[in-house]
Amino acid sequence: MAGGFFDDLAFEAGLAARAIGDAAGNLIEPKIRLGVTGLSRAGKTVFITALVHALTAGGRFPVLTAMAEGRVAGAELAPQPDDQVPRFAYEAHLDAFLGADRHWPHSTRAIAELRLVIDYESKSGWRRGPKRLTLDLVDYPGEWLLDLPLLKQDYATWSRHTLAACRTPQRLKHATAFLQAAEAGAAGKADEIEAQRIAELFRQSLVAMRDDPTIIARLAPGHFLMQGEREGAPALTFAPLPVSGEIKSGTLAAMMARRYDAYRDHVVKPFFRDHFARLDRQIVLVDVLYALNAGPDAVADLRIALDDILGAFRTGADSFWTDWFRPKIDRVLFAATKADHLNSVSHDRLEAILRLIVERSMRRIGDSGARIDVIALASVRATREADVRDGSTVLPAIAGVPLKGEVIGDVVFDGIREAVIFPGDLPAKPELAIDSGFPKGSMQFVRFRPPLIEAQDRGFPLPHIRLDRALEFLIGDQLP
Ligand SMILES: Nc1nc2c(ncn2[C@@H]2O[C@H](COP(=O)(O)OP(=O)(O)OP(=O)(O)O)[C@@H](O)[C@H]2O)c(=O)[nH]1
Ligand SMILES: [Mg+2]
Repeated sequence: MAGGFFDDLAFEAGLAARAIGDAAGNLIEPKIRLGVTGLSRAGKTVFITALVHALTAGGRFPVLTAMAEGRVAGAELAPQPDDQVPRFAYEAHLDAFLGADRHWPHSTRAIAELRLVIDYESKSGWRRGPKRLTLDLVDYPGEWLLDLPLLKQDYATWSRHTLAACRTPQRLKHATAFLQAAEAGAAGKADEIEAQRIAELFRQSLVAMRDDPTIIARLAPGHFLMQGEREGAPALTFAPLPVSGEIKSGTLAAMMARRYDAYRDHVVKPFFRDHFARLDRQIVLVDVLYALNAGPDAVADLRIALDDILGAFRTGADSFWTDWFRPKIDRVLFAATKADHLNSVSHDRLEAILRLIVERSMRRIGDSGARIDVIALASVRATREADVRDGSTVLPAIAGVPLKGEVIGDVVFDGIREAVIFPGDLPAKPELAIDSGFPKGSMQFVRFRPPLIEAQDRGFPLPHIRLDRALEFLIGDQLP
């Protein structure tokens, strides 16, 4: 265990004060903090934009009971509670969909927050009458959850784990230059320029691993590829080194160890204290199709990646964490995103594959008492159903406008014309998708442009698949 961690009384006191403040606020007006996470490009920004638009625009949302029963009077954006967190740029993201050139919102890669107040009519017994629910949406990178184990590991232990992970066959080719520098530098003296050089080589290996489609599991530190305003700070300028025994003062390893501690104190702990520990509900978005497309190694790696990030949700049984903070998340939804890349005949299959991938983690989170569900959804549906005829058989396909430059065989799409595409069928048995029985290339995916939304349709939810079902699970009980 990391020495001195529990000496951090001010830190724990801050956590307790925050929890009491949150609870007091809840007595006055019910409030739900919904965390939206997932690895980069999983679909967090699109999900929140579509959700906020659906609730504020009103209109049809049949599976969200309160809306289907006509009890939601309206929803509007309100000033967010935390001054130090960037606001989720809802209007800019929505403009991306509705603007003349219809594009997807840009990558965000940091935390952002948005507050929505929902006015509704309660029909339940003593609560009957007009009510208000405050919904705080917190968009944060799933990569940050990988940092939780660091709080339990000292620098030498973390270095050992991370160097071993860099040497696995999938990753070694991306880490060669860094590993050489780390071996050579381990015994050296503390030196700023050398520390920067090795840290930069380490960061470059993490970038190369992130950009390799077969590697989905990420290595901590989760903030290294999303440094934002802290770029260049010593707390983000370190790397693992092969150290054995006592770390002597004045060495490069001692310098790195001090920075590792600073990272834990100034980056990791505040995130878990100020954001994660305050969440009530959580949706974890997963791009299952991306992994299926990249082949069986990627699917196996996706399972590891999710196990890693989901560790943060199953801290309940471990006394180390319960002494420190008790996550109060009582519902977790796993969602396979971008289901509009498949015909509806495959949506349940996609759900079944994700269920199998997260099965182990789900059981452990379930032990802590949280309700869990799995869904396949498209926050914004860019395609419609279509059939293609292959001789006498009719194949369940999709039609949409592929993004400019997307390719199938020798066809290069122009971003203007619609195409009908048969992406292939997901296997009926989800086990097949996870082992090598479902080889790379079994499916053909292209990315589509966002759908065209006519002016008269802007007062309704954007086209979607099962977004209302996701919301019913996440907040339906809070609109009784
Ligand atoms: N067809 C379709 N594509 C989607 C959907 N959601 C996300 N995408 C695609 O996935 C990409 C990433 O979505 P984002 O919402 O930006 O993902 P993110 O998780 O916020 O990504 P970062 O901000 O980079 O962490 C988008 O640019 C779209 O190409 C969806 O519902 N349907
Ligand atoms: Mg984003």
